[in-house]
Amino acid sequence: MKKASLLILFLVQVLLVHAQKLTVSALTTDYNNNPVGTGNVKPAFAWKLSSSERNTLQTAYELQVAATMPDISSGKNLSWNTGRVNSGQSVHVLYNGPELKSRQRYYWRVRVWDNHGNASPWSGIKYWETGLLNPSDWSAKWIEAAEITNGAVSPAPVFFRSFNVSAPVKSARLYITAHGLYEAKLNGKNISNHLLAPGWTSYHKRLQYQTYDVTSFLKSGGNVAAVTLGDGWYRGFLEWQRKRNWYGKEAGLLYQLEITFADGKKQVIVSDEGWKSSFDGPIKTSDIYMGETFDSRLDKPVTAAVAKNWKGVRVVHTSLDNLVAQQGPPVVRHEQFKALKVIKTPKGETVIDFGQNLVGWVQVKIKGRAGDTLKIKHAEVLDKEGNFYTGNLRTAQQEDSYILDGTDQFLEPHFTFHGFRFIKITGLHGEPDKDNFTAVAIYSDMQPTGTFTSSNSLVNQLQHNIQWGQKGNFVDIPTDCPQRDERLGWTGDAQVFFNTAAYNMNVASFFTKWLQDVKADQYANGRVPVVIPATQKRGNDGSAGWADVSTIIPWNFYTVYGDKQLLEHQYSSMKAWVEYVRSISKNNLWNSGGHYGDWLFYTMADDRDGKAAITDKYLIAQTFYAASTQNLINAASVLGKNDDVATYTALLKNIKDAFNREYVTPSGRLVSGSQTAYVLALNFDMLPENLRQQAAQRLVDNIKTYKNHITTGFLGTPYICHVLTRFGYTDVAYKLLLQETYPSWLYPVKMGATTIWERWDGIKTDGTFEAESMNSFNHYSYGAIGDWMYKVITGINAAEPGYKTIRIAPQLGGNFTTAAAGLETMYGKVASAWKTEGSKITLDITVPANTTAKIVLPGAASAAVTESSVAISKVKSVKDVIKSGNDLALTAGSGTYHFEYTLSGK
Ligand code: RAM
Repeated sequence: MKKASLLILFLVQVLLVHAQKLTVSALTTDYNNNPVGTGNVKPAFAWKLSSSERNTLQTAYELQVAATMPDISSGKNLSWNTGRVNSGQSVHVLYNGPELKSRQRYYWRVRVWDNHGNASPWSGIKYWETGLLNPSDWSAKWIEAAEITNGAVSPAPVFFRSFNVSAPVKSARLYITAHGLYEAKLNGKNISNHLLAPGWTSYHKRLQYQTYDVTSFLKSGGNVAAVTLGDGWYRGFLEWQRKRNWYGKEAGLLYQLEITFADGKKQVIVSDEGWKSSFDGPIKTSDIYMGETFDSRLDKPVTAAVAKNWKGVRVVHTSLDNLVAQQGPPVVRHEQFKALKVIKTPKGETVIDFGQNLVGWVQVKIKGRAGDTLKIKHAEVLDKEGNFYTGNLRTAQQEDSYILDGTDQFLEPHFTFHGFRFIKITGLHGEPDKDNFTAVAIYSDMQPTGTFTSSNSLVNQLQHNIQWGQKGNFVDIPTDCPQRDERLGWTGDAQVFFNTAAYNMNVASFFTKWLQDVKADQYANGRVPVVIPATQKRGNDGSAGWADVSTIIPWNFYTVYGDKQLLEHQYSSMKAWVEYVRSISKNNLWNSGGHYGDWLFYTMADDRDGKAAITDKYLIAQTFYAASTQNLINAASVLGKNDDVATYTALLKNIKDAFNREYVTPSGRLVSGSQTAYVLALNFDMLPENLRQQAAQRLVDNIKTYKNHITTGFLGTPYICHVLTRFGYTDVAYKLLLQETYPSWLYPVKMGATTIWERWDGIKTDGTFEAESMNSFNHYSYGAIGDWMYKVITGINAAEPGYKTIRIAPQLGGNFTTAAAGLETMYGKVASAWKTEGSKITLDITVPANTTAKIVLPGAASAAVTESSVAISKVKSVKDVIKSGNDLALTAGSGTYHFEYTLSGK
């Protein structure tokens, strides 16, 4: 009886939930699902609404926080309760409760009300857990191996300590970081799947520590903690001068294991004099560029008996003020690739092809002879003859060596990564079995957010290449390339690619972290380094289009995510940069300093006609001076800094006036006639309105003289198609996109590229390489076209920051018959897909709850438009239907829509 009534009760509840028209889910704290070890004292909450009704907007929310699961479930003993707040805000709701404590888990839930009078049930329960918020929370000391290396290449030191657990454990947390990279084990098991931790930051100013829940790794009785340290970015090779030890000479460990017992008592194990160290572990050398040497014969579990004769450690007294909680997503393993085929090259090399240029390493299953050395060298391409080619890696060796122990082994490196599609194998007896080799991609763990597909398979491959360019170069920091002796946080590349990156994946945490390093490494006078984290001072620090990263990414970030907190954090950095340029400018002209200009623009060997697309570097600088000032004004107005808005608006006028005096003839011709010159001048509104259309015409004429080829370098490329679209030349933009001969986006695709190349012609039509030493085949910058594909072909735009209002305005063209894109925004999924069959057009659009979309139906001005077979005028969630030129514009509430119409006059 009792059971039966319980069952009925349960069924009633299930039905109730199903009957719910409005629910709330996907709760995040600072963009993350249940983050552990956070450092933000004002975390930002977000959630997504789902509704079975169209046109749903949140009208109110209630958010509750408690310190325990029972309390939050019952809504009792709350530490913070907003009560019902009449507000549509469902993203970036800032915590405003009592001051957060260190090492505390906070549980939270939310419920919402909507404009149809629905109330949602309480959401599921989520949590966030703070890390160590104050330097005084640390009792650990920095330790280094007893033997000093003095910066020499050395084996990876292993640190050891045993301890006893004598009572039942309730929970345990490990707070850990390193000088170098760490791999931590408890009782022989890796405590996490994170790779290359603690990541790369401006170490002396900001060093991330990580927090791990290690409760399940402990056992009662004797326990063993072991940590191996790799050289990493801290003391390994960086840059191309064969230089190591950029941050310090010795690897170091900071370790704090806090165990809470069932009875509430605590035990803390910290790095201190009580540890032991050894250089006799299996990793003989490890380096990001060079690879790793691993002697499997030395790979033994670290036990008290093994460590008995190890040396002690040195305690170093370093300030802990630079410690910050992990901010970005961790680097983890992602896709795996089976070997496609084994190749014998003309030179007789044994090479395996994985079919995709990727970043990571190769996992090997092998049983070899004890003492044999298996060597795996990595390369992106084969040369013209089909031989293994490493010329473009410069001094980076990208080689992993394994000394085998004669047993069945599974091998992969620990503290390195390689950019490759091919591997060359030596040291094996007999031919390799390709099934024993698997390539693994590693990159920062960002959620995929965007998809783009179309009826054009070459463009689909381009999209694939853009996404792989992103994966390979988002390994903790945004890098220029992932293979040669560079792999640096080049700021120009990052700003050029940001918008595209933010369509493809959720890059919010990734860039929140990196932007803090931009700010930290900025010079006291506001000048911004061209590489972040900054390894050294460079003559070109402050280069236009590179240093402007300090205003471009924060502002674009705000557009995509609507995150005011980020803008607030970066504001002083943005302003300092603009002030720096102002301080070196003369008569409002930025005409000094070293600049990379329109890097890698189109040039040709025999240039008698002057066809090389050279753009005056100071003309470029002036446009970026204006762009940065505009971004600063935008940020100032969002943050309510009205004095700054006034000051910089006046400055911006002077900058533009100076531009027109210096670089523009009275009839509107620019001193540099290149595509980039016109693109930048138009994109950043440098010209008076009456000269803009003629400038766009000059740009189009220029493109024609190159027979519809793009000639822009890094700085012009992201904007060229946008400018063409803005001035009514989307057809020309499509021609550029679909161009298949060099220089163009599809030329590398036709040449078999699986990633974006650094140069338009990295490999020439005859199979030779354009350049020896600077010729990366995985450089995302030119992938910046992705932004235009999403924004214009499928038409997905943020009309209000963070996509609270969405503009969906697809522009058909280029012989595409279908194009479809999806984007997971902070509010939920936006989708736009179109199809043409003769003159019939169908458009499928998804607008997430709590947003509104402005939709433009192309060419529909005088068509009879239906939505799911209903005349559009009768659709309740659609309003303000108006003609806009040839198009039909309308406002739609949330929901999915299927529009159909036939173009007239076709
Ligand atoms: C190259 C980098 C990068 C570029 C700089 C100027 O070495 O690869 O892409 O931004 O130079």
